[in-house]
Formats: sequence, structure tokens, C-alpha cells
Amino acid sequence: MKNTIFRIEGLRCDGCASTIKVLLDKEPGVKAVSVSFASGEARVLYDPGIVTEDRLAATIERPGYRVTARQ
Ligand SMILES: [Cu+2]
Repeated sequence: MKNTIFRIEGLRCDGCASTIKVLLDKEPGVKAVSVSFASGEARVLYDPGIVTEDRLAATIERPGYRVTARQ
């Protein structure tokens, strides 16, 4: 199990954070997600054997947000 924090550009409200959480929760291999509008970050706990960090970043960017950093 791996934990990655994605820094996200383009969040404008709590609704944006919920949109991203719903999309990430749907990805196979994702165990836990929290997205904060206040900090502009998504924390994702996932199985790297099932889903890659690149795929999670692409999921966040699909509605038009941008991942500016990962740690
Ligand atoms: Cu919003």
C-alpha cells in the first residue's frame, strides 16, 4: 500500500474537492481518499500493484485540474 499527496491547481470550492474525491474513489486499487480545497491537496492511499501514481494524476486532471506536485 502506498500513500501519495497530489498538489492540485484549479480548485475553486469544496465542490471541486468532492468531484475529485468521487473520481479517485472509483479507481480500482484505491483504498482511501481525502481531498482538501483549503490545502489544495489530495491524499490517496492505494495499491501500486493495481493502480499507478500516473493514472491517479491523470484522473485528477481529467475534469480540467492540474497536478503540480506529488510527494
Ligand atoms: Cu468548485
